[in-house]
Amino acid sequence: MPLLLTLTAAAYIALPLMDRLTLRWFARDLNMRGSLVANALTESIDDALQQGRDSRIQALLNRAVQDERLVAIGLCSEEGQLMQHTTGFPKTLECKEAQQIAEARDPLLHVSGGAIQVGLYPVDSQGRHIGNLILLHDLSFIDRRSQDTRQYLIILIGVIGLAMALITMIVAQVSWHGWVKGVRGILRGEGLLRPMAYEAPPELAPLAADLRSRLRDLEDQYRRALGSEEEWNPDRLRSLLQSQLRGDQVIVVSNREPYIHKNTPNGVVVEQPASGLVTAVEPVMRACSGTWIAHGSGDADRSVVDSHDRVSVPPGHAEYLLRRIWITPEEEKGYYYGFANEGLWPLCHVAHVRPVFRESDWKRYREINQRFADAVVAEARGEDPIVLVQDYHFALLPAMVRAQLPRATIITFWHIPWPNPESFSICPWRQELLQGMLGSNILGFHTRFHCKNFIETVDRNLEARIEHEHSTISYQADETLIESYPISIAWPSAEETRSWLTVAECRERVFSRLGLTPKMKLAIGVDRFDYTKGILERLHAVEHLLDRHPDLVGSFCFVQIAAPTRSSLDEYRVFQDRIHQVTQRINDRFGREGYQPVHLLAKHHDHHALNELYRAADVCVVTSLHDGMNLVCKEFVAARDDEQGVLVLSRFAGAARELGEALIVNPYHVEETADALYRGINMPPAEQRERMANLRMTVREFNVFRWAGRMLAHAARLRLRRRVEARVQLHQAD
Ligand code: ADQ
Repeated sequence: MPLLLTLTAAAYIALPLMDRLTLRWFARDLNMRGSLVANALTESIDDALQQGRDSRIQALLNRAVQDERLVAIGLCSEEGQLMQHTTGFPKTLECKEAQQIAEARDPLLHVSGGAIQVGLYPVDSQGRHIGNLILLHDLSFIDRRSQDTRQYLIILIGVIGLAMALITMIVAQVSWHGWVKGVRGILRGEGLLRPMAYEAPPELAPLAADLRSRLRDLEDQYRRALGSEEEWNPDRLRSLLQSQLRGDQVIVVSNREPYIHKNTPNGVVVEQPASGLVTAVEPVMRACSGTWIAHGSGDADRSVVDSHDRVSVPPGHAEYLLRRIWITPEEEKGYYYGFANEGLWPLCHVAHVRPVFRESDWKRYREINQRFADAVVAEARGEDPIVLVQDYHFALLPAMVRAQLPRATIITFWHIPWPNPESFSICPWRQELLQGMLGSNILGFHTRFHCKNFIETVDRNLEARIEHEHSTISYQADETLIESYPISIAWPSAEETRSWLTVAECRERVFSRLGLTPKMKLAIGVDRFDYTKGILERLHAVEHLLDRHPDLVGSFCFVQIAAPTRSSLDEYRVFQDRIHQVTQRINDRFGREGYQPVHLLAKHHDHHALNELYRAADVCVVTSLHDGMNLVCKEFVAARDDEQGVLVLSRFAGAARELGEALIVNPYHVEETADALYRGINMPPAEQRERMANLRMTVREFNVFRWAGRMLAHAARLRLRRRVEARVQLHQAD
């Protein structure tokens, strides 16, 4: 349509120009013809005049006027008298007037039938001027021609317009058909879950990626809605290890050890660290009786190990082996505090803290990765153990182990988020890190979103082949499966829950310990004292809540449990000081005799104490600015067998993808978080029950055994495929 309009507008501008141009051409043509006629007549007229034969002149003029374009001819004397003329000569036209018209720029005379061109040609005889010939040419044919041209042009524009519309329609039809076919293919799952039967247009690629991740989320949601087919528990994990993995050796590598031996005035005590990773991996190790390799960080650790630096754990149960690796304080400074926690941790968390990369830290990181890799090789009983590598402290280790044990099955799980490729690109050693990680057979993240970010990062930084359909990356000779395995907790057994105090008892104990009155509403936060956990934002929300609802002053209390962590780093010290200051400010503003609105307990609590607190609370607040998963929210849900209590959960925690029945908030939005807190403390018990029952169903089914079980089942499949391939090759060789 716009094209048609443009063509029409152009025609309307061009037509008058064309008319003027053709008029000029014809006028010039007529002038020449006039000159020829006049020249031909001059001599004869001269003769006739000399002989006084007027009739001869008349005959001459009549013959000449037979030319189709000539309307009339008149002969004027030198004095301007019309001496002779043919019949068509206008009666009103006098010689003088004709002369004036002929000398004008447009020598035209407009009469009723159209325009007439007036031409004046001198008649000379023997060098003497004896008169003028007036030639009147008919120009009406020009108008006719111009009208014809106009018509043809309009028809031509119409035809071009129609042709173009037709072509556009055909092209649109074809591409729409292709597009619809592509989208249908994607919706059927082609190219997402299996290869596409039809080549989808390239512009669908981003849509396909989004749909792919959405479909998988829906698949998970659907499975959750259906309820569990078969629950994952330690027995099922054990039977998977025994049947599908045929009792193959499992080796775990992590920085943090599951048990720390410490010297105290009362002798050596054993502590379990506050760590999501330990919470998740410990039940798996208990189920498979493998070897866990970790940094021996306790001051009494050396005193309890054997000559191979091994100790059986858990203390008193001896279910698996803990192999300790020794790291000097200098090495720990570079590898752990430096590269891992000042570099990779802020790099992977979008929490607006600048990563720091130092060459010396990187060197230490490489050395320690190599030391752990050598320990894996030393602990391996055969050539193909299953190695479970934990977290960002060991990005280089998978390729290092692969170099020494090419047949090992290496599963790396990244417990923290994976950032987008732009954020990751600031790391000076990004290629080395990616190459190291791609030494794994399976690389796991908590969410599909992190997987997608990782695949895009590899795509930007390495020459690797990416198969989106199967979520695999082939780099050099190795293929790595990139999969999401949402981590979780071990669902408490019936035996364990029977040992718990009732909710009322827990509430009573916690309230009396903190000096709270029984009717008070209690909100809690439980975290490592880390800037990614959104503790500051949470305090701001509490302050805003008390500002907005003065009736809550005296009847609402917030307890923050914060396990000290990485306190030797400046960033952490400054952050922790700030939290203390803000807590103080809120307490100064709203506290009074016998009432302290915020309790900040910056110390490690054992599992039992945390469980008591979870059961005592009305609301649990998790406001991470960015979190791989977050296990605290799952622990809270698991603790609430009374189906009461409200979970306020950050949308930036991986857990938000599973726990939709929580009150989901943007922790950066103070008012929104405060509103959710208010809603939480005032939520009717029936609504709490409905939400909590659903949350419990999810956490119960999507427990840590499922997390480990799915990873190990995928590993078993890979190993089986490799064995079959090896057998086929052997057959062929025979
Ligand atoms: P973390 O950052 O440590 O874990 P999270 O998943 O919340 O975060 O786990 C913390 C664990 O420490 C929980 O088991 C909690 O009970 C315990 N804890 C917290 N405060 C404590 C305290 N004061 N005393 C004792 N124990 C305390 C990392 C990633 C997460 C991911 C986990 C598991 O950052 O995103 O969920 O690994 O993959």
